[in-house]
Amino acid sequence: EVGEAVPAAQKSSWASFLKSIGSVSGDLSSLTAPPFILSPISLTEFPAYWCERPELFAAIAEAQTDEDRSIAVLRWFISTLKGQYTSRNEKLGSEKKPLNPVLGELFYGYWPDIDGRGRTNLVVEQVSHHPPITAYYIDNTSKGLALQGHSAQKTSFSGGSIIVKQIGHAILTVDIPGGGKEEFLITLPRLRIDGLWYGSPYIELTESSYIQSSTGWLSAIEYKGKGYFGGKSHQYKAVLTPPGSNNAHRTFEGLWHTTSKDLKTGGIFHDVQGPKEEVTVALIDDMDDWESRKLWRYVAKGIREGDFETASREKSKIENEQRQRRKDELAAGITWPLKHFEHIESDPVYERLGRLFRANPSMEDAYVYKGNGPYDQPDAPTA
Ligand code: CLR
Repeated sequence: EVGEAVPAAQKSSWASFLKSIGSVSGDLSSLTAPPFILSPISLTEFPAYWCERPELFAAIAEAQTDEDRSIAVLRWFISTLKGQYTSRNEKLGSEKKPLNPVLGELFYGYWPDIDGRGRTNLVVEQVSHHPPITAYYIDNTSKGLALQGHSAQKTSFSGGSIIVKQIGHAILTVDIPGGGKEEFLITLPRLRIDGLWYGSPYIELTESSYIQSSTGWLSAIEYKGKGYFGGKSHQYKAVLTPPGSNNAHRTFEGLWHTTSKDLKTGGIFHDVQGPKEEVTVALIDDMDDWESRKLWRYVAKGIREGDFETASREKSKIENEQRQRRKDELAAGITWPLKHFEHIESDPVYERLGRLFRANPSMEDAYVYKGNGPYDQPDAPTA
């Protein structure tokens, strides 16, 4: 029967939601979903998943060789996957439909400097509403690390699952000992959202993603889930190849949501079973009106407390205000200015590094950080 995990009163609405997914392809963000599946968290908060183990991010700066730096980047990347793709199941019971950010929505946060790891700052801006695109910038200046990226999704429906192709990429820039910079192009895995029929969606990663270093080292990461013939969820295998070679130099294998092994040494490669560290944000009263948690506070409260009437009334207020803004802009012949990012049609780093591992790298756009976040001000806290 449909919707084992769906409250009785919402079963028919869940069934029609599933039907509508089948017919709407591309962008699911504006589909109306039944209340039980709504999350009170906006997609602008998601880039924080990149840094919930700030010590692993900082450790990239300690590597002394190109090879070790690529390994440190891979370890940090694999260690973010549990947060990125399974944390809503742990926190909210299942994967849920996040709040669809408005154009110009902001999310600021940081991880404090503890034990010499340096302070890590996060700046996020919703740079497009339709289609939804989120740009982010994360840096740890004391370690010479900066991650710039953007995230969008193209969804389709296949065999009862939602398939999510991630659009966008991230570039990690590392100041290397002795001068100079190393760059890493990070591409993103494909998602399959299963468990829809029962009303308890969860994510499985599929296909491959890559981390290409400007030094030539490449990590190719392959994802596999539970198969029809058994096998475990959330498996991955990463193969590291040296510059100019296709021969596996190092191989790492295991479950990205728990632990994996370094097949050369037999030792543990990554372990995310211990606690992670959520991003620190300002108090809501001290936030700018465009900051996500302030903007959505009454909607989020309604969802959390099961008061969906309030939630949908407050959501409509925000959406109507946005519609009016767009009309006014159109009439005045202006467009909404981005605050922290500049859009470029083609990312030269993406194309240069893409050429190292792809025969025909496509062109990709990017959002370049302007360096004007709240933490870049002269009086910003440094600890
Ligand atoms: C956003 C970028 C993050 C990783 C990530 C994790 C979960 C994804 C999310 C991204 C995009 C939006 C997403 C979500 C899971 C479900 C949700 C695909 C890729 C869709 C829009 C909601 C589907 C609705 C059902 C769950 C009911 O780094």
